[in-house]
Amino acid sequence: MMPPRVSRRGLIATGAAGLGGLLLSGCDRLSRAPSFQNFIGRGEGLTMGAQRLLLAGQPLAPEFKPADLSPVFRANGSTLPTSPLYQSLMADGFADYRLVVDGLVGQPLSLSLAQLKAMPTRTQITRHDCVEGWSAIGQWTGAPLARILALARPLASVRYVIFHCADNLGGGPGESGLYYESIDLFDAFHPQTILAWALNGQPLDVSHGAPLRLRVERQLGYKQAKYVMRIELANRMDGLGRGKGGFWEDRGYAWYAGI
Ligand SMILES: Nc1nc2c(c(=O)[nH]1)N[C@H]1C(S)=C(S)[C@@H](COP(=O)(O)O)O[C@H]1N2
Ligand SMILES: [Mo]
Repeated sequence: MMPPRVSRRGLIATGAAGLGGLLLSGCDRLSRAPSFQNFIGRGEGLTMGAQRLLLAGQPLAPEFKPADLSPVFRANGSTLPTSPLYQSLMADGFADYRLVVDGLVGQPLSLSLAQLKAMPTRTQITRHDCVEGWSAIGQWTGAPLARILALARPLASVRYVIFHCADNLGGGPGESGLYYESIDLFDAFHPQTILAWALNGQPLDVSHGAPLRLRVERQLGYKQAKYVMRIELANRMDGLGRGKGGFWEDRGYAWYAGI
């Protein structure tokens, strides 16, 4: 089924006018109404409600059945961060772990694992595809990123959601080498985009990104940031790493890694 067509102008107007039945009543008709013109000037930046409406038409990645689960879900890239901070968090079973959410937000957050687990959860069985040529089907459980972002109240200027990770793959001279990733708001508010704390019904193990990793199911493996420590909301990506939006992007991979 095709998602409803929504023009950006119509969407902005809808966000400014309040949501409800406006989308169904047809943005084109709305855009011809005299009052519509008044909304355009103050409609800069999509409201969160408008983002959600837009995403209502976003296709889902395929989901699978328990019988489809891969017997072994391979671990790849970093499998054990070595930083003293991560090591001490790990030694405590991540009791002192906090997910920091900051940047262009109205309400910066610092969330414990217990708080994250107390949020509404989503469980999904999806296929992970690594550019290196292997795939695995796993069941992921976690908190929808949209819920966490809603708590942080993103400012209208936000364009990217950046994930800062605990592991260091080594950078060139003067570089941190810390793994990081970023996605846009379309993927950030997508219903299958979660911060997972469980794989196949078990607490996420260290090799798969404990205590918290991103699942952004319509993109390739390297976008699935493990060991997420901090989520930064931003409107630009230069100034971070080599400016391409991710550790592997900085080394030539595509930023949008759609499957
Ligand atoms: N922090 C961090 N996240 C990461 C990586 C990494 O090295 N560090 N590797 C990426 C790559 S290339 C893949 S394929 C997946 C592997 O996830 P898995 O270990 O759970 O299979 O994690 C991605 N996320
Ligand atoms: Mo990968």
